[in-house]
Amino acid sequence: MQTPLEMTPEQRISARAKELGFDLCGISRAFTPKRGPEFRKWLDQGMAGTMTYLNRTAERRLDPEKVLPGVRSVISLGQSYFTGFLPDEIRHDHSRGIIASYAWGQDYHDLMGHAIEELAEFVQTLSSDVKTRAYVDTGPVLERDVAESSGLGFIGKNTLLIHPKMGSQLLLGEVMTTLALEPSPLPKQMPSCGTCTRCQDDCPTHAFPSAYVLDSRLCISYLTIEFRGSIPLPLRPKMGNHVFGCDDCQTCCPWVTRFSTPGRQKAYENTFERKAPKLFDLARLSESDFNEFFRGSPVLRPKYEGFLRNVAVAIGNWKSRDACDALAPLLKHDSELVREHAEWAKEALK
Ligand code: B12
Ligand code: SF4
Ligand code: SF4
Repeated sequence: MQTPLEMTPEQRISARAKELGFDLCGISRAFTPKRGPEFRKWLDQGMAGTMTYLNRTAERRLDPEKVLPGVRSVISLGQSYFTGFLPDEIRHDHSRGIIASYAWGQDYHDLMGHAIEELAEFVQTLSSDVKTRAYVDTGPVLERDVAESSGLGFIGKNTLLIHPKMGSQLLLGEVMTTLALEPSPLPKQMPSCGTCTRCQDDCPTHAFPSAYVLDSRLCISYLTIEFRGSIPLPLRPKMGNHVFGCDDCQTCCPWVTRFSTPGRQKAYENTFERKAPKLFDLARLSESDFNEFFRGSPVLRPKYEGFLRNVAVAIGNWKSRDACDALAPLLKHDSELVREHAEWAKEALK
């Protein structure tokens, strides 16, 4: 085994990243993202919907020098959140609301955020006057583009970064640094989707206008997590029992079904009652119950009102007599937004 003194800075960073709980680590030079033009086109076509922060930060997303002056390298990190698939009888049980698997356990912004800050501090010790910026999700970075350039995997037609041996249930982060590092060697040929189109065919709301392009405005993940307000009527019946996020374009993917193996982070695991809670119980949560039940998890993002709006839609899609009982408290809820979606559900159940 090599001692730290015999290791290159790149090897030391990679070893430290593994110690800190990351499954993947790759390095690229800081550069203008390869697919910047596609990103601009996507914004121009309005596909970011109400996520206007993406427009506001576009210049920085396309130029790392604007994020960290003097930046030379980017260290991309990946962490698996895969803890196993939901059994079909739970996933297709319409009396339950399905939570996307990245949000089953602890919030990755916290979990990875702390680890990535520690890695950034380590990078600063490798030479004098080294500057770093560390991000997980919320930074002005096209994370999948950067991760692909650092050798972490390839981008699938579902737009996700897929690792050929781990699938796509990976969360990404990066440390940008003024330290000049040797880029990770890239395989001569990365695998690709080939002729497969399963994610495009299986998406419940047909949110992919073409391969590698996702129209957020149609995506269940966007509608249930990011979008505030009234969900467009034609989309509601297509949302099924998804109450927070959506994994459908991943659970159908052969790279996921064949290669996903549970990651090292047990903090992403949880009980079935938390991964797919009963809609009847969710509809009866008070605001403080909601904050307590989902404490420390990403499910708090749409806030109480947004989440119960999603629950009302899922109840409307649950074709059963029991659904009317479950809906009752939402029909007289304090929130007008929740009541409006509950009225829709009542009609849908007739
Ligand atoms: C906005 C956002 C969303 C939006 C829009 C998603 C989208 N596809 O654009 C919504 C709310 C819908 C969303 C949903 C989800 N998200 Co999100 N999201 C982001 C965020 C903050 C920005 C993404 C962005 O810039 N989109 C704009 C598009 C144009 O850029 P892009 O997604 O990078 O797309 C690239 C490809 O399309 C590619 N491309 C374009 N044309 C072509 C052509 C060819 C031939 C090829 C090969 C590639 C290619 O280039 C683009 C530019 O890099 C990132 C974090 C970040 N800072 O990057 C997380 C992120 C992408 N999300 C993530 C996750 C986990 C999810 C969900 C799985 C959550 C869930 N279960 O509900 C879903 C997955 C939906 C999906 N299929 O993408 C992870 C993805 C990890 C991974 N393995 O890829 C990220 C990286 C967060 C993180 N830190 O881990 N998300
Ligand atoms: S997350 Fe769901 S709704 Fe969004 S693109 Fe994937 S399959 Fe479609
Ligand atoms: S389902 Fe098929 S087309 Fe979609 S990302 Fe996976 S391999 Fe690619």
